[in-house]
Amino acid sequence: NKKLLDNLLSAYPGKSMKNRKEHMMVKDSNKNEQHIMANTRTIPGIMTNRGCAYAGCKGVVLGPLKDVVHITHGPIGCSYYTWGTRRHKGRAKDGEKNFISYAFSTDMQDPDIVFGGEKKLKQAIKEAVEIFEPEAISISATCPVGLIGDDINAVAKEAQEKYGIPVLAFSCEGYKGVSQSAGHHIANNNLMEHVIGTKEREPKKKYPINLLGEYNIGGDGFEISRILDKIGYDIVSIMTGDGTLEEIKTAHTADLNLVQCHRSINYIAEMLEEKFGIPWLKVNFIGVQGTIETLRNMAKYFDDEALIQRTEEVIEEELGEIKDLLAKYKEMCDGNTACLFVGGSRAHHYQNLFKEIGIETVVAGYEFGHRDDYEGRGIIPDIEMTADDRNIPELTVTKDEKRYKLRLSKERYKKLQEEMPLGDYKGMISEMKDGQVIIDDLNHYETEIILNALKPAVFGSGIKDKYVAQKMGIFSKQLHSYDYSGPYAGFKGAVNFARDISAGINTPTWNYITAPWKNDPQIEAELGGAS
Ligand code: CFM
Ligand code: HCA
Repeated sequence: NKKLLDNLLSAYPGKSMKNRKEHMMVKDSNKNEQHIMANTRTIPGIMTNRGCAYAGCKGVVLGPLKDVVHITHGPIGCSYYTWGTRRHKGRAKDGEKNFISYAFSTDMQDPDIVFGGEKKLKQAIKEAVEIFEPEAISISATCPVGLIGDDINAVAKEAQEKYGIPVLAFSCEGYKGVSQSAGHHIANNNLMEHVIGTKEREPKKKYPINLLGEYNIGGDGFEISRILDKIGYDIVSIMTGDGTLEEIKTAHTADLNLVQCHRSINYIAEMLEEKFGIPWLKVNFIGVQGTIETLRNMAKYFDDEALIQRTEEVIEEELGEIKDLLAKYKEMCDGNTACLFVGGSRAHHYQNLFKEIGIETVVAGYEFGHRDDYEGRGIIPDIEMTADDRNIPELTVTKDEKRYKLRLSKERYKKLQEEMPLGDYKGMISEMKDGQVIIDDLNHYETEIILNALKPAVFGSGIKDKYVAQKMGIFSKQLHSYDYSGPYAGFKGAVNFARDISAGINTPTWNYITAPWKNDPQIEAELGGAS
């Protein structure tokens, strides 16, 4: 694999080679320390799979909130790009509003760029209020808004006073960061500053929790909520899959935060601990073992015999329902390999689920994860701030003297930390095996080299790289959108995943990738001297 990387790098000119080299490594646990470069600018001209800050803010974090009209201030393409393609599902409960099937945009045109777009934005808000009567409105800025200097904050403030509902402005111009990761941070800051803690809530039952960094892609959140409901948890809010702004206002009343996607939501998790004293637990509902471990950790955190017992009952019942099917699919997948490239969490989370059906992930990486997503949170003090990082305002919160509540004694917190990832995340690299390869911000050239050399049975990807692989005859499974399938989380999700992967690997289609007439000519003739 070292040779493979050397070969891959050899095609780059000197400076690019030096740059890309730092974003790759072969895992070697004999080395004292192994580091990887991440969250830096993609070299111009390179075909990356990354998105922009607007995509991370509006598309990822805000988009799934059902009761909010999300207005994109910008050209129509930006709004169109985030219209349903991510497959975050939302179902309105009694009395709830649900706008997620709509795309709201100011549809900026050339004259708006020249003369300013604020008027159009005000008009869009007016129409949204009159037609849809939403609980709240979000305004997300796209690149031109920042370039021409429209003041979306002033427009939002004025509208909020005029219409009496929260109007939140997000300065998430696409260029604000090196990837969508910047947009996550911008969204986190604003939700923390202006939404969380603005409404009180009486607990409905015991064990109030928030589920953070779960976006209900393909219905994952539906499956997770089903399991948590069955055990008896009180879900205060979900950030943000199938979520509402109304619920997020009360997030400070929970006693535990579950963090599924560390990358996109670690900011709020940390701030909720600082301000209100709510500890967070890194969870993973992808994979059967991950789900079981997560449920056991949660029960242990609440330290209640009845809850621990109920958790075991549910685990047993759920396992009983899936184990035969899972074993059947495992048999059909066993011994194969995968390459796995997704945004900032799933390239780690899905390795466990692949393993459970007998597939080893030999190369993996994030599009835009930070070094802590690879190396673990221990590396955070060593990460140098770049000028790009400084583009995003850092929000500092302090203890809310009235509402801060210590959920665990210091001693118990420490003790639990030895047993579970409480307030901690160890990152992807720690779980990979020696000899396996990690590549950050993989590009299309590198994809071709890697797939040609390793010929994995499956390539976990997004839409931009999926067909590079499939045209090479390699089954590619989108692990962003799940290719119209899902859910893949939890117990029942694992079976769906195993079924889809086994079908993809075992379909006879791959035998027909070479057109039949290339192997066995139908007619023979000469053209320009060649036969
Ligand atoms: Fe978190 Fe996500 Fe991901 Fe992400 Fe994304 Fe996504 Fe993703 Mo696409 S929040 S980091 S910015 S788990 S949209 S639901 S699939 S790249 S791996
Ligand atoms: C985004 C959203 C995305 C894109 C997926 C892809 C998603 O980054 O803007 O490239 O296939 O999950 O929908 O990550």
